[in-house]
Amino acid sequence: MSEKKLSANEGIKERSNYLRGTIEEGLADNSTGSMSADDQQLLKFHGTYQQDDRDQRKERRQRKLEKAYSFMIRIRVPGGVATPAQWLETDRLARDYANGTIKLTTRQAFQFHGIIKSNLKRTIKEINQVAMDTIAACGDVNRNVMCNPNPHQSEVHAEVLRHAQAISDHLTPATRAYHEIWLDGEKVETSEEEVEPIYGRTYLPRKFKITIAVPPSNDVDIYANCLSFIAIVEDGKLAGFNVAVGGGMGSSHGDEKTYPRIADVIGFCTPDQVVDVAEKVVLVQRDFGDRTNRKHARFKYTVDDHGPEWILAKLNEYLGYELGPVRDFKFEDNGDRYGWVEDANGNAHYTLFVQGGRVRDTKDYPLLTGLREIAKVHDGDFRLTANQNLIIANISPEKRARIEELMEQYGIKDSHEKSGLRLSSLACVALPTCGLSLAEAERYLPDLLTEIEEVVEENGLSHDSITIRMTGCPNGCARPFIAEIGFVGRAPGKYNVYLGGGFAGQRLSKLYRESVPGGEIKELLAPVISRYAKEREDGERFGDFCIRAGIVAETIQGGDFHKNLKPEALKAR
Ligand code: SRM
Ligand code: SF4
Repeated sequence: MSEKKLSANEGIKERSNYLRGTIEEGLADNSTGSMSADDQQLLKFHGTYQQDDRDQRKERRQRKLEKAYSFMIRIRVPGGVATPAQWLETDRLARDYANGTIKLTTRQAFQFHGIIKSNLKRTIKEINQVAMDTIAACGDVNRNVMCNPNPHQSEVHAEVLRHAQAISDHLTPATRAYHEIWLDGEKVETSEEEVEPIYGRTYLPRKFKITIAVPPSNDVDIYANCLSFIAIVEDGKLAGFNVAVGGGMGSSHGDEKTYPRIADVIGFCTPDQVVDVAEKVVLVQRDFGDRTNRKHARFKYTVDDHGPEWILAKLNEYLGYELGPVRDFKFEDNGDRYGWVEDANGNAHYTLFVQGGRVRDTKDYPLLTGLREIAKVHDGDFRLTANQNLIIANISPEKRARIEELMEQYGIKDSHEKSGLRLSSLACVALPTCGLSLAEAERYLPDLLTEIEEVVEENGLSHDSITIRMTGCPNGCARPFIAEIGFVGRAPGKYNVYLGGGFAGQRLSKLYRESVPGGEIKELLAPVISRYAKEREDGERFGDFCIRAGIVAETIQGGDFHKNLKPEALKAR
């Protein structure tokens, strides 16, 4: 491997002087709305992506104008917890500098879209003024650490959140570049060792993702992450965590060397070891990940290339002690629990459904304004879920009546009175901002769901949860390959349809039909849904049924994701 040429990004990182590149010069250049190609790569580490409005591409080309460039900013929110003050500022920035919407992402973060270059620095600076940041929200580093968003559920949940925040802090890049560029921090000369003690000069081969779950809820989708910790609770106390490695979703159509992969559970660590284990797994990936081919650089391929046993042995060597044997655990689902719950302290928590994670005002549903008004009186906090939803959390008994009034006034109260299918849906951003999308997702799934809802209703399944996820391309940002029904953009208006994922996110799906026009999806799924309604066994989930009934073959692990396809799957090619 060492003789192969390193990927171009390795050179960009190497030359960047710890992520500085020429970003400051690029920001000062007002002759264009874009940044240089190398700086675009470096900007990701600072939490921002250059994009352009793809809806405007054709017209601007005809008018010989440069593309309608703007920037997406991702705000890190470890464990998904934001205060009302942070919510209000996020809301203000979305309206002042972005496109007037807040996107709640599938990794418990906030995103802004449509920020023009001249507003980029002030937006990032103002984000930092409310104790939030964007560093390492993207890039070849550890990203936002996810965690079960219900710390009120028990002392253990609160403790687990503290571990997620500790991991996040420990793995945040140490370079001063972020402070210098965005926060006008003083420029200081430091020696190499001081700059990035964990990552080193070229950071990781690729992005790295960590999450912590508290069974029986897998609402953070541990099987899709590079590294996960599964809380093990014994006698009401946190005994420690099972450690899972090597999950991931990203793949490319037509390239069978790329595939989604389910994480392997390899051992157990105690609570005081968790940060150390996270660091050492990151170091194993830093040292053994493939830096020559970015399509093969994620940790899941390192795990597959060497085998989970080798990874465990190497990890034990780096740790200087051994992980314990895996302990028993069981996940029941990977969805959110909607509506009201009260905790032992008398505080109340309301989980609201946010379609596609997009918080915006429409004529019929002024969600952005409603949440702003709630944030003004709220004395608890907001919790972002990994299913793109929002919990108005820790509402004190004194504030509850007023918040309920506001929820009524802005139509939020009924947010979860929807079909089980819709409440179990996720869609990635896709068009018009995502430069990689091949088809619509967030803008299309709501209408497609309306069509499929007719079928579930006819079959008496309106209240049944079936996980259903759509992405505009096979990068898998809404984790479609572990959904019971997955749609993955293949070309404008066309989707690959996958079936058979596990209801708890524990099993990959299988291609059922390739390149299906959106208008034919309802017709394609109707007979499968109808058979499920008639033939399912007691408590049997849709994904399990699809396998038992032979509709698709079971996918055991990433390596057989592309295998055992039925001939019909490729019919529409
Ligand atoms: Fe993602 C790239 C949006 C979660 C796998 N993802 C992108 C980019 C930045 C496109 C780009 O590189 O130009 C998208 C920006 C779209 C836009 O306009 O905002 C994008 N990803 C998202 C979000 C916003 C989807 C959403 O609707 O919520 C999620 C932000 C998460 C966050 O807050 O950090 C998001 N992305 C995910 C997930 C889900 C997860 O992490 O649990 C995955 C699958 C898990 C995984 O990593 O394997 C995911 N995104 C990717 C990939 C494929 C990586 C790979 O292994 O091949 C790319 C492309 C890449 O990295 O080259 C990508
Ligand atoms: Fe873009 Fe593809 Fe991710 Fe959707 S899955 S946001 S289309 S990269």
